[in-house]
Amino acid sequence: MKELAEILLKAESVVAVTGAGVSAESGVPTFRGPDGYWRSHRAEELATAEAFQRNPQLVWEWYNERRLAIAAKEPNPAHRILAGWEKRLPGFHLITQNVDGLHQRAGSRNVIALHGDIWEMRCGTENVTMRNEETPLRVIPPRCQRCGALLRPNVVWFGEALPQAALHRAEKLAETCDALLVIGTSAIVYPAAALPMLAKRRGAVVIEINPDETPLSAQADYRLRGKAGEILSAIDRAIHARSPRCARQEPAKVVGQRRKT
Ligand code: BJW
Repeated sequence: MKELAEILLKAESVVAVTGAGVSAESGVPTFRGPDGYWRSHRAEELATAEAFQRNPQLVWEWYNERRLAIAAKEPNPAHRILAGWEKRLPGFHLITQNVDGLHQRAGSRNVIALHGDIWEMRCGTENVTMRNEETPLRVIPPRCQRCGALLRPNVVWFGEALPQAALHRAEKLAETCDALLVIGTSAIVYPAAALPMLAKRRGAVVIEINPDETPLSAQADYRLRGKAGEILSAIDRAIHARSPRCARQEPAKVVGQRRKT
């Protein structure tokens, strides 16, 4: 932990990429874990544009249930520590695949959301996105108040492009960071799964935090086996012990040969 604290404090830019495992300790199910969504639901029936076209009622019922469940959950220590690092480490950036909004509720302000936001809806006809936090939804499927068209959750389904600006920013950050933490993701869904390898190819230290092995594990420089809340708390304690007042040192003058682009 001391060694990791040192790496994070010396880095000019630290990036954290999070997945469903970060919200698991809040009680939000993951996708592929023992109680994960894809154990009881078929992804093709719920998380594709074709599924939505076929049966918007079914898809919206699933999202309505998830919204209800998430609304009753609270951010956990992992969310809160990452929100704290945004304030303490000037070069810290958070990229998430999660759509639950718990990072934002914990206080993270600059979240790069790769897979959208379950609290937003989109009108396909007008291409307008709107915030909607109604739980439970009064009408399923919801319709656009302006044009009457079906609204869809503003999330990224399989086979759909990720929001271009968010993906571009995430890739740039991965390519230019000094350390990249990969927390609570099975690291199998692309293009998010490619970010750690982008970082590694450019010389960054890659740190995986996950109770289980993933396809990334063999490539990671540090593999910390355990729950995100516990491991991040330990790293956070080491950071505070190392640099109690500011938790930030002057960046090292030269970090390898790699430089920002
Ligand atoms: C803990 C813990 C604790 C538990 N602490 N940890 C290249 C190669 C192969 C395939 C592809 C490829 N490029 C694209 C594809 C296809 C596809 C893909 O990747 N498929 C793979 C499954 C093979 N990708 C896509 O389709 C993407 N689109 C795309 O690439 O478009 C290209 C395009 C370009 C231009 C035009 C058109 C198209 C889109 C992917 C969208 C993913 N969507 C979902 C649903 C989001 C909405 C919603 O939530 O409803 O995103 S699927 C689901 O998976 C969700 C997640 O964000 C994502 C990742 O899951 P995550 O977060 O990793 O969760 P789990 O459950 O998998 O893992 C949890 C982990 O936590 C586990 O490891 C546990 O051990 C751990 N854990 N407790 C720490 N306490």
